This record gives sequence, C-alpha cells and structure tokens, in this order.
Amino acid sequence: LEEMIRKLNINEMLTGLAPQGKNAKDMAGHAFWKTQPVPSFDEMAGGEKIADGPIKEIDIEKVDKNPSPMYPGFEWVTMDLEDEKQLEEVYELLTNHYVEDKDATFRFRYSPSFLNWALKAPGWKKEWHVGVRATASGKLVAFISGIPIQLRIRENTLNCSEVNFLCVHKKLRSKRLAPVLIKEITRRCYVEGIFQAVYTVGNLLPTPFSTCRYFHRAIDWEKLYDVGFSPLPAGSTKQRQVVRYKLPDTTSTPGLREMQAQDVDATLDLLKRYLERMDMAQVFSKTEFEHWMSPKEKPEEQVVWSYVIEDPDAPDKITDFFSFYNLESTVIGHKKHSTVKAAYLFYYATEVAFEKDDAKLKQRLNMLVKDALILSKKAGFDVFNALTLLDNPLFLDDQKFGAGDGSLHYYMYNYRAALIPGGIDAANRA
Ligand code: MYA
Repeated sequence: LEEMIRKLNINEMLTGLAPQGKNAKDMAGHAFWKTQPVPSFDEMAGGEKIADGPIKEIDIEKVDKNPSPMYPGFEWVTMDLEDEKQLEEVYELLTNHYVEDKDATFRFRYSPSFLNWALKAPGWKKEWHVGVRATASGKLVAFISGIPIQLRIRENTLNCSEVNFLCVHKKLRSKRLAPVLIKEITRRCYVEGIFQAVYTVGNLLPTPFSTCRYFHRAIDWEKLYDVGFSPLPAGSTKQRQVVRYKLPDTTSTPGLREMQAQDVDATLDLLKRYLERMDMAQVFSKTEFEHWMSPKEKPEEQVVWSYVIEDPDAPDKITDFFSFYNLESTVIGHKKHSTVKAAYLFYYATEVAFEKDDAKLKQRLNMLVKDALILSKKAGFDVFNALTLLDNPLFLDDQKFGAGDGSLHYYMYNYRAALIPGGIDAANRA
C-alpha cells in the first residue's frame, strides 16, 4: 500500500483529478454545481497551497423565508423523526433507493436505530430533515438531511452542517430534483445562520479537498464469496481463503473492556488529543461524544460498539480506545443471503501516538485493530471496513484488509480548503 501511494501524484491521489486545466470543461458541464459556492477543479489544482476560508458572505436578511416552489404534483415536507412512522418512511425510501455499488449488487440498509443515531445527534433540528412527498399518494419520494457539527480544518473551527442521506426515488431520477433538494437544505441552513457545510460522496463532483479509499477485511469469507463481494484469488482455494481470514477466539490486549459511562471524560480527553494530530476532525462536546460512542438502544438494535483499554498498572487510566458501527447492506436479489453485516471502524485513539515512534504506533494499532476484528466477529459481522484516514494505513496490510473499488470524496460547501493528504501522509503528520 505504501508503495502504491508513493507512486501516485499527490493531487491525483487525493482528488482523482488530473490538474493543469484538464478538468476545466468538466466544470462547465456541471450545470448546477458551477452556480454554487464550491471551488472549481482548476482552483483545487493549487493543492496544498490554497488559503482556507469562506467563498462568499451570506447576508442572512436576504435569505428566502420560504422554500422554492416544488415540481407540480410534489410537495415539501419537514419529516418528524420523533414519530416512528415517519422514521420508518425514511428507512423505507433509503432501503429501496439509496446508495448501491457500481454493479448494483449491494445497497446500504441503514436501520431505523442507525437513522435515529445519525440524524438526531445533539443539537439536531427537525427543519433539517427535509422530504418531498407525491401530493396525490402522500408517498415520500425524496429526502435530504443535515445535522449541526463543529468541524476543525487545520487551525479554523467552523460551525457547519453535515449533509447526508440525499436520496431520490429511482422513478424520479435525472429530473434535476437533487439540485432542488440541495438548494432547500442550503436555505434552511442559512436561515439558522449556518453558512458552511461538509459532505462526503462516492462520485466525483467539483471539487473534493480530500479523498479516502475504502478497505475491507473479510470476517466470514465464505459468505462474502457466496454473495459476490470477495473473489477467489487466482491460485487460491476456498479452504485457503477461510484459513487466511481465521481469527483467534479471544482478544489479546491486556485491560481491554467495553467503554462505560465512567470512562467518558478520560476517553474524550484522549480522543481530543489524538485528533489534534489531524488536519481535519469533528470537535466533540461531551454530550456529542456520549451520543456517538454510546447510544442507548436495545441490544438487538445496537449501532455502535466502543471499547477502552484500562491501564492494568494504573486502574482508571484509559490508554486506548476504539469503536466501530453497524451498517448492513442488502444483497440485491440473492437467494440465500439477504444482507451483509458490515462493521465500520469509527473513532479510535491511543497514548502511543504521542510517543512519536511510528514502529511502536504501528504495533499498538495492529494489536488494537486485531482485537476489534475479533470482537466484530463475536458480534456477528461478516466484514470489517475502514477508510485510508487517521493512522489506518499503518495496519491495513498487516490486518489483511484489501482495497475496495470505492472511494469517498470529502467536500465543503461555501468554504475553500487546501487539500488534506490522506493515507500514509496523514499518519506522518504529527
Ligand atoms: S451522498 C449519497 C447520495 N445518494 C445516493 O447516491 C443515493 C442514490 N442516488 C440518488 O438518490 C440520486 O441519484 C441522487 C441524485 C439524489 C444522488 N451529491 O436530480 P438529478 C448532482 C451532490 O437529475 P439524480 C450524500 O447524501 C449532479 O452532479 N450532487 O440527479 C451527500 C448534477 O449536478 P451537475 C449530486 O441522479 C449529499 C445534479 O445533481 C449528487 O436524479 C451532499 C443532477 O441532479 C450527490 N450525491 O439525483 C449534497 N448526485 O449538473 C450536497 C448527483 O451540476 C450538499 N448530484 O453535475 C451541499 C451542502 C448544502 C448545505 C449548505 C449549507 C451551508
């Protein structure tokens, strides 16, 4: 992996873009995005030299008080996600129409408890859960959402919204409804005095300031093979693959246990210090940390798993922390398996990161992530996913993660941000 990353031109690696004006006409082809306060491809070819800052001033007095007109036959609706029925409607829409892989084999299946977690984060606003209904049937046919977050990009901390779950019913695609939804969530953010947003998209749009690659680690290789997720490598056998991904029954890090309420202060302190090493990170309040790392659902609806390492020599001292969350995917049209259960590596932190000893950090992370894999297996996951962010490149190869074919591009709305190196570079940043 290190080899592969070094060979790539840094700009191309980060954004998938070829600089020197080659993308200029692509920008002109974006009828909607070329009208929006986002940097052009050409501007971003400036790479890491760009000065961070807002693109335009917004005069809150001039922001429309009402939504723009909706297409005839459809109407705006503010979804009330405290109402289980409406939460279920969003779940249904996403389950049938949200993101698929490029071969349409898998589609994300965010559970209602996941949506509760992701859309009702501390400070959430009902007005930022925007739907479109067909007037005659009342059916929910489109959705977009935002939640308020504090985001630090290098030395600047912004109050912004994180926009997610943009979805248009398959029958209404390519009718320019997405730009209407994006303009409406923008208006609703402006109304609240929020003038910047962050969002991630698999597709390339104008213009990412960072890009990560997805990596996958098989837990139940045979199932992943059955559903067409994992190929059988040439020269290998099924049996050999199963052996390759076998994991021990028990974890090995001394002092590892589930995170509990009394660990929150120490763990948040550790995570904050760890994230300071990064160019960009969400700034968590205690309430947010509690929400994201320890939601309180029934066990069968569990979304996030969080663990800490309590120093065996100094009880109450938390030296490490890791978490992962549950996001299933529907296996489209498969006879035997209806879903793949994926664990996504979420936040983690370790005191070892402050010792500035890469070899030691690599060793520690490998131990922690191996335990995370073991715990995810116990919890019934089929695959464990991670992106090339934080210090992840230090363990991906050793823990038998393989590169997926998906990338995740990071975007800001109404903010210009110099490119943020991902992968190996980020790991060496501290
Ligand atoms: S990413 C997940 C997006 N959802 C899916 O992929 C689910 C499956 N697909 C669909 O539901 C539809 O295909 C969607 C597009 C709804 C994606 N982000 O209506 P159209 C541009 C931004 O004819 P449709 C997530 O949720 C496209 O380039 N723009 O297309 C984060 C073209 O513009 P241009 C997108 O296929 C969302 C125009 O829309 C995306 O029927 C962040 C075509 O419109 C996309 N994912 O519908 C949103 N896909 O001509 C931005 C297409 O210029 C938030 N387009 O190229 C910005 C911040 C707003 C708040 C600001 C506050 C200050």
